[in-house]
Amino acid sequence: MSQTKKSLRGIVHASATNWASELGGDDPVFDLIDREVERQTTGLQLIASENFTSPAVMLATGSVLTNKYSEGYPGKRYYGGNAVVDDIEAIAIDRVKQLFGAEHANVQPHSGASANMAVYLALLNPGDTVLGLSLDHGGHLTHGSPVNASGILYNFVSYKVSGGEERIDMNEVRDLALKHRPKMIVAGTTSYTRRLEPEPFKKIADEVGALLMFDIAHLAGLVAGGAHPNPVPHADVVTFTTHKTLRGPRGGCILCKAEHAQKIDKGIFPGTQGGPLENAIAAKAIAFGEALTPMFREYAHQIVKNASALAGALARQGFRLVSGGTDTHMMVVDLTPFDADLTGKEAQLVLDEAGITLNKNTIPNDPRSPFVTSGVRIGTPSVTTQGMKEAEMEQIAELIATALRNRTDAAAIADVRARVAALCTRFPVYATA
Ligand code: DSN
Repeated sequence: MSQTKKSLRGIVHASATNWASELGGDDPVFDLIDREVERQTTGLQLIASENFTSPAVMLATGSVLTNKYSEGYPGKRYYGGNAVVDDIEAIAIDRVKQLFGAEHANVQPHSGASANMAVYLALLNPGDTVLGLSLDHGGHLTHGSPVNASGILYNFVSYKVSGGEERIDMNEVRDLALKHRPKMIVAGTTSYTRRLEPEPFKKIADEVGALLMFDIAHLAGLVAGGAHPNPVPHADVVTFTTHKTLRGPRGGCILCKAEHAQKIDKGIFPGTQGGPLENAIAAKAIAFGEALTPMFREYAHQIVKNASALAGALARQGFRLVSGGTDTHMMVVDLTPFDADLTGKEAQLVLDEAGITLNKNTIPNDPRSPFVTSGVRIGTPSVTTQGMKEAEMEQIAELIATALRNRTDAAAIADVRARVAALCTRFPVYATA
């Protein structure tokens, strides 16, 4: 008797009828997911940390691998039945090592925050001194914010961007390093728009005998595509998320020198995580494969070109770009010269109404609170995935400015909303059946 070979695609499309939540059934969660499809595809997605992932990545994320427990690492698991999972995780590790030229990779972190905490657990003792960029100057919660475990468990000292140029002042980093003699220096940002050069950080770390960790959560896709310097040859450890510029599934990853491999792996499991999400790891493997293609290199460079074009166009509309512009995929826009009464919070709400999604963001030394802010952060990874180029960035700047200039005029906002939808129709991100 011949049997049809079972496959993931076959299961999803044909055999979901013996479950309480039938595929295509009437569970309202699917209606809500469809509403989110509509929101994502008919509006402009300008959140710098988001992207559209490929259908292949989505398929792997939703696969049967979500059923499997695999605590441990390839060849050393605590459960049976992991031969396939071992092969998948090994592919993910090989590909990401190739992509960044790394000696060792751990692909199990559930997120960037998990990756960072595992590194600290692996390489620091509680109370150790660490240098990190202040959150309100573009750093991250896990770089020592007092409300985060990093700031609670370790003695983080913050460096800031300079008053005038609004760039990281390497002289200040060096002075702080010489004064505080940190065990580790963390370089990495979430709303800093300039290149993060690895060599100057490495020089300072070597001078004071500190470990160097780069958090390239935002920059990973640009680094992989050759559109930003690669810190991997210089840093002891590099952490990142896989869902931002890298365009993979939600998740994290750690790369390190071989000498730290064992400690880093222990820092993830059993140190801070239990069972890995092998569905996400398979999706990471697919995304790393996509990022190894020439098409992805082109994409990474276009993200930066688009960000530069959008920043220039916003400046012409009367906005001020923090640090004067961008070298990366994102910009922080000071709204004050455009309209002194307009807060980041209000801009975010108005633009949401107009179908333009972005987030409020503090500007350096912002007089307003992080819940209100004087700025917004804008990124180009998603619109670049849609195929938009410099000409569309000019249009986006005009749409943003028009909506904000007419923020109390419902008809004007509705008109911008319609023009946003028309633009997105010209650049469909997913084909639909
Ligand atoms: N939430 C991310 C961002 O938007 O930059 C950082 O974790």
